[in-house]
Amino acid sequence: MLKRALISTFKKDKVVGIAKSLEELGLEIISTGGTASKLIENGIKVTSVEEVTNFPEILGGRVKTLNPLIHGAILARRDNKEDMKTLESFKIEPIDLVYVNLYPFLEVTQKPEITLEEIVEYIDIGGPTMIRAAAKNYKHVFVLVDDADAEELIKKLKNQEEITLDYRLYLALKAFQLTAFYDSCICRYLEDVVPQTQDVFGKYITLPLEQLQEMRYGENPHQKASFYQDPVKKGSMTTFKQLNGKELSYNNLRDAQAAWRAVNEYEEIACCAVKHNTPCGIALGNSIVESYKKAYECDPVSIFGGIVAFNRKVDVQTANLLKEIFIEIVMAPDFDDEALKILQKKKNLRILKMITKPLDKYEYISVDGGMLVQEIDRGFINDFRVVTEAQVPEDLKEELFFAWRAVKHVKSNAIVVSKNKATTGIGAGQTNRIWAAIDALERSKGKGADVLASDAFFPFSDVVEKAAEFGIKAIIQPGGSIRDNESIEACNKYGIAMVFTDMRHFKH
Ligand code: 93A
Repeated sequence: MLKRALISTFKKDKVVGIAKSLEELGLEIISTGGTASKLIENGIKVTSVEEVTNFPEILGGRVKTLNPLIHGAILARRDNKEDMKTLESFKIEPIDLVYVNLYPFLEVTQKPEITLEEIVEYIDIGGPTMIRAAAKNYKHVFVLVDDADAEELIKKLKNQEEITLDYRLYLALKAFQLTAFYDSCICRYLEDVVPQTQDVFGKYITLPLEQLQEMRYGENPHQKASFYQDPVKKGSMTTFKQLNGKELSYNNLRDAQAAWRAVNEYEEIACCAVKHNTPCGIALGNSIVESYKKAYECDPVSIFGGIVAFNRKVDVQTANLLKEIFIEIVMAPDFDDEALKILQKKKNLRILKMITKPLDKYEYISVDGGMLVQEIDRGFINDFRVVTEAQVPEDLKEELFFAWRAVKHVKSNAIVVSKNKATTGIGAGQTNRIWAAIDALERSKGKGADVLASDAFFPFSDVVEKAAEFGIKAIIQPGGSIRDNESIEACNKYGIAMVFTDMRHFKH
């Protein structure tokens, strides 16, 4: 028989209905200040926590329920004689159900201009303590932290359904999930406030993740998938507005992330097309339409079904070209009204107006039983070392930087060939560097090949030999192989200028 329920809620929209039902089921309602007033106003008979504890709320509400007469009533094991004797000796009556929702810490962190002092007041202490106590004693106490669960339990009780231990344990799990999430939000917030912390590279990771959306499926239709976001800092892919098209898929989100990072690599007007999470065309232009045309030309086949990202507002001219081909997503910081209308005619085309540049500092990659965390590759060099007899022709210096920025976003082994600030051939994801080079160079046929960039060093001189066949004039690569000399000699033989960056950009 359930006798007493403790109710304490910050959010009070459902509390009256739930308390009424519990009262109808014969439970005595115990409640904290604001909650008690609301229930009394609505005709519910309430015993205040103060009456139970014979102690007032103190410190402006900081201490309301933190009292052994409350926590003894929640934590006592009903099947433990000692526990029950103790309750009797202190005249404590057991509490059988706890229904709580917490101070909205997360919500207040999102308010602009709110001070740390104000936010600290929203760290709920008493609420989580009651929730954790009830969850620990799940065999004897129902813990409700979700209105839907409260309603379901009430239905079960009304219908006198059998309530299994598994169900009680499920409620306890939800309670601990909530308090863990709540505390991890506090940590996440404090990481920004305490600048000298090592952020995620401390002993523990306290990354709160909240389900944003259940996805139709994962990478393939037989894989279930969900999209979670960091609710305190918001992940970079959640900071956009979808203006058109079907729901974003799992693959869409990953590819869009890759395209957005690549196109934001450049200050100049840039376009990047991505397919299967790796670029199939990157180009700069004097206009947005020019950047698109050049990126398209790199690989007019792969771009089909791909994602096209811009780092500037999309105009009508560009929209008219985009509408001619099938692409999954077009993303940009903005769209001209007329351009948007043109694109919106394609019902399925997902149009993303990007609100922020990529924000995240870290990326998380799961490995069996754990997770790897690293800083996102934001490394860049402002200078390079010429290692060959031939110097870099003046007109190709910027080209080398362009190609170097591009190759950073291509899956390893990665080779990018470029001319006129456009990739003309991309070799990606090969297990062997020479294959990546052959891919990139062969694809550049007919489009020109001035510069070659490699994400990591050349183990042999074969890439240089191949590059020479295609008339490459300058090469940019990290250097650092024990056989660097062989590549340098080959460059000298062909009059190719080669520069070392001393920084590599693996992307696996
Ligand atoms: O300030 S607290 O951390 N100290 C407490 O002892 C305590 N007990 C319950 N906050 C406490 N609560 C929280 O008060 C509950 O989690 C709930 O969110 C809120 C309800 O307060 P009221 O009924 O006065 O509106």
